[in-house]
Amino acid sequence: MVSTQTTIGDFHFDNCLMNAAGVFCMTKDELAAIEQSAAGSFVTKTGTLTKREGNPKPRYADTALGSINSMGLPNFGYQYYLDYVIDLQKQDGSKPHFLSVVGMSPEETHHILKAVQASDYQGLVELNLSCPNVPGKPQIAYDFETTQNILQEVFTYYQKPLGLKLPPYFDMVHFDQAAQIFNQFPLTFVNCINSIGNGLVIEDEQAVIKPKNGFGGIGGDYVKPTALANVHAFYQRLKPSIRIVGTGGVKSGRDAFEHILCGASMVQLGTVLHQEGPEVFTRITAELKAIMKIKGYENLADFRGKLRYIND
Ligand code: RRO
Repeated sequence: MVSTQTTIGDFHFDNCLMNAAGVFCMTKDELAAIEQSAAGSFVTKTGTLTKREGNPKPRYADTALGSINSMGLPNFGYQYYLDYVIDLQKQDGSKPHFLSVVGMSPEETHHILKAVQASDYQGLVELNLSCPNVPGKPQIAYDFETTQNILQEVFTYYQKPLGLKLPPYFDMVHFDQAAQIFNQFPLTFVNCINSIGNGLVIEDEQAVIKPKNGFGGIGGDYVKPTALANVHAFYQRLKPSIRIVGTGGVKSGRDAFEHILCGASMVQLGTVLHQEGPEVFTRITAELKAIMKIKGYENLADFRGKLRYIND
């Protein structure tokens, strides 16, 4: 029997596929649709200390090869999402979940995480260190000193399972430096990658989204090689207790297979979920299982991280 079940920390998931934060996860209705789909879990839209409207529209566009967005962190505030995952947790047969959060300053991030620590929530938290779209706020994880300082402080009070949503890195030295920081902490997972920040898509003579003169995060086909490289770079460098969640450019079972081959324990769907809706989990799960069957793999552990290189 071919199975796509997986684990992250102490959490068991019946399927390794789930949504990527930002897609189909803004409202309780959208989250409920993912909960009822073939997905193994859901992650919420990143929640901030207080509700945010986000950037002016149009702020998302599908393109032939993927998507561009500059949503600007619209959300109902972390408490909305925390209340919902606590509600679900009380129900029999509930899947384990990921609550995505970040503050607009380190102080706000600590405020939110202290509240989650003090709450009844027993699931996973994904700290988003990589939002590319808030004007005037750089992506936190590109600033290694700030990242180190935030994590140092977080782990003085936070004892629940925590992971990080990372931006793509593009240099071997940056993989080394980032991994050296993450390995100092009892992280449960890292999620590679957020959108590739600050791309520009043009139609005729005009940018396709309004915020930031058209600059926005790129997802879809464009980003798969970068995502795979980041998944594999961190799989090679992080201690085994830090699991890897693979996100970026997955629109088929083959794409999910490649993320797992690079070391992913869980695989997230972003642009394709936006384009096809929650039924996509059924299709991609079936495609992934068909590939595993042909190759004689019964579970993810049979091929996770086993990417082959061309040797002399
Ligand atoms: O809301 C957004 O603009 C957004 C976020 Br928080 C993120 O982490 N990644 C992204 O592509 N967009």
